[in-house]
Formats: sequence, structure tokens, C-alpha cells
Amino acid sequence: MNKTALITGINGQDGSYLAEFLVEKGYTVYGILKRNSVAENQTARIPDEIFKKLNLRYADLTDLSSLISVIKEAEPDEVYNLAAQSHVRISFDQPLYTVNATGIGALNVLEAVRLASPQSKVYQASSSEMYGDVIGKSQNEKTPFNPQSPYAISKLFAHNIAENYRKSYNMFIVSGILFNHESPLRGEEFVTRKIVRGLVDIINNNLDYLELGNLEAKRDWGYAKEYVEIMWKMMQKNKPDTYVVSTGKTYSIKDFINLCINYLGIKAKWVGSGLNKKLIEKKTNRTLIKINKKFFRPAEVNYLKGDSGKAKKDLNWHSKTSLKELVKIMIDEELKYYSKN
Ligand code: NAP
Ligand code: F7E
Repeated sequence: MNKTALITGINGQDGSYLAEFLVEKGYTVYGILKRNSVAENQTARIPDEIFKKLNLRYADLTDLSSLISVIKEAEPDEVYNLAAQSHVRISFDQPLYTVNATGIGALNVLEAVRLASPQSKVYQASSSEMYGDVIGKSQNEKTPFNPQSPYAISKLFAHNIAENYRKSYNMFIVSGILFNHESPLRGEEFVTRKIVRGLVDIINNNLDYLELGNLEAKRDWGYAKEYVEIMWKMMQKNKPDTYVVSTGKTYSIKDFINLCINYLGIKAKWVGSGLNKKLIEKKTNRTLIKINKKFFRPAEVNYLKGDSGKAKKDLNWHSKTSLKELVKIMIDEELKYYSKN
């Protein structure tokens, strides 16, 4: 039977991959777009043949009535709540908006479903940032949360209220605690895409050097295209639950840069320390990467490494793409884009 899904945040990284995945599965897909001043199709992320099949409506997570209208129209079997102000550092610049969109916005989605379509299943996009300042080697569904930013605190509110609605109203609500996942569609202000784009710009003489913040933080990075499949898998279970999704491996930002320069064939060395740390190209002695204080956060999450044993056991899922392969995917796509423009 043809199912209907509604995706909030459909033009984001995950929303774009999920839309493609669900259309290919035969779903009727609705998506909400928040109004922006640029042209409506900011969905360069979504291939044209998929885009044509989507039912896009204007709505906003901060506007409950708009969500109710779309849900009434779509009558979705599945609602994927992926919309958020998702940038951690920017959440310190815009804390109130972040709480409204990322935190209260999730509650608006739950309320809209509860009031207009209580039988719809809901996926809530929870985040490893909720673990924050962690103690211990890896994080799973039982690890306590210790969030370090307005973003993470908003996500934790959304996560808690989603679990509360699951219990209180017997609604089918799953929560995926996803660790960082990246791709060629990643926003350019997130560190992996910023590094890939910056290095490709540098080798094309379009940028003198790249400026970054804390290179010592460690993240568990997976491939976004793979991670949307597990969102769907969680929604196909008989009972709603919470799952950690991760690779189980952790690397520093510096490790990520080293993988990129290796793949690009750049011979370079790290010199200096702290704010004076630099990446210097050996042949020319030119600086490729510098540190700029402005990219540090008021409070940092230094270390994340997920344990997705429960997802492996219950959903038969494990991540397949290594970080080295992910670097190759991202750089190849960036080079392709470069040669086209
Ligand atoms: P993203 O690329 O930043 O996409 C966020 C989407 O939300 C965009 O489509 C954005 O629209 C939309 N949006 C923002 N504010 C909104 C509002 N007030 N009303 C309606 N739509 C709004 O994020 P992503 O990487 O795809 O992540 C998807 C979700 O998973 C997010 O909730 C994120 O917080 C969460 N998450 C991400 C990761 C990760 O590593 N990527 C890990 C864990 C959890 P515009 O583009 O028009 O602004
Ligand atoms: O930062 C460090 C920065 O912005 C990763 C979001 O999708 O994943 C993402 O949040 C690390 C941090 O991702 C720069 O300090 C250094 O330690 O790529 P990011 P994030 O903060 O981990 C989680 C799971 C989400 O839920 C979020 O929505 O990199 N870093 N220099 C830098 N970060 C950025 N952005 N820019 C720099 O120049």
C-alpha cells in the first residue's frame, strides 16, 4: 500500500536524502519549507526528478497552526521531524530562536500530530550533542546527558518531551540519537564540509588559507546517506523506541584534515601550538590552515564516540562507510562541483 510521509527540514542535508529514499520506496512525500527570501527551490540538494514528485508546503516549526494545516492535508503515516536550527556555535548567537525552533518547535510537531493525526508515527531527530561533556569511553541509550549549548539543551528538551508523549498518549514516537553524519550535501558551515570546500578552493587558487577553531575535538562521523535508512527502519518496528546511531569510531578535526590532505596529495606539516598552530605546505612554505579564535565555542564538546549496539541488534543495522571513504566521497563531489562551475 502506498504510504505517505511528511518531512520537516526537507531541504536540509538529511531531509534531502530521506526524501529521495522515501520517493524511491514508493511513498507520497510531503515536505515543509520555511519561507526564505531566496528562490523557493533552494533544494539544489534534491535531484530534479525527485523534487518534481514532492508535495512542498510553506510552514514553520515555530507556527503550530501551519503545522496542523499541513498534517491535516497530508494525513501522513509517518512524520519525520528533521527541522531545526542545527548549528551548535550559532545557537550561542541565537539562543532564543534556537530554543523556539529546535526545542519548542519539536513540541509543536508533537502537538500538531496529537491534535490532527494521532495515529501518525513520528521520528524525532535527537543528537549526540545531548551527551555534551561526557564521562566514559562511549555513549549509548543509557548514558546520562550533559548538554553544553543552547542547541543541545533544546534537543534534549525535544528528546524528553518526545519520550513523554510516547508514554503519556501512547503515540508511536521514535527518537534517533544520531552522531555526526556528513556528506557532500552537508551545510558549508559545518567543519567537515568547510575543510573539504576550503582545501579544494585553496588548490584551485580561490582561497589563500582556511581558518578554523578547535582542532582537538573528537567526533564520531558517519555518512548521512546511510543514516536516513535507519530513521526509516526505526519507524517500521512494531514498538517505538530510542536508538543511538553511530560508527563507534572517533577522530579529531586534525585527523580529518590529515585524511583530506592525503587524499588530495598535498604534502604539508603541522607547526606551532594552540592559537599559533598552522598547516604549512612543504613545497611552497605557504600557510594552508590557521586558527581563528572566533570559531571556538563558549563551551565545547570535546569527545564523542557512539555505541550503537542496540540498533545493530534490533534493527540489524551497522554503519558501512569508513571516515577515509567518506572523505573520498566528499572531496570527489567537491571537485566535480568545482569543475562544473
Ligand atoms: P540541516 O541541514 O541544518 O537542515 C535543517 C533543516 O531545518 C533545513 O531544511 C532548514 O530549512 C529547516 N528549518 C530550520 N528552522 C526551521 C523552522 N523554524 N521551521 C521549519 N524548518 C526549519 O540539518 P541536518 O544536518 O539535515 O540535520 C537534520 C536534523 O537532525 C536536525 O534536526 C539536526 O539538528 C539533527 N541532527 C543532525 C546531525 C548531523 O550530524 N547532521 C546529528 C544529529 C542530529 P532552511 O534550510 O530553509 O533553513
Ligand atoms: O563541529 C570543531 C567544533 O559544527 C564539529 C551538527 O550537525 O553534529 C553537528 O554539530 C567540531 C566542534 O558539528 C571549526 O568546535 C573547529 O568541536 O561540524 P560541527 P557539531 O558541533 O558536532 C551534531 C551531532 C548535531 O546534532 C548538530 O546539529 O569541529 N570546529 N573549527 C569547527 N566547527 C565549525 N563548525 N567550524 C569551524 O571552523
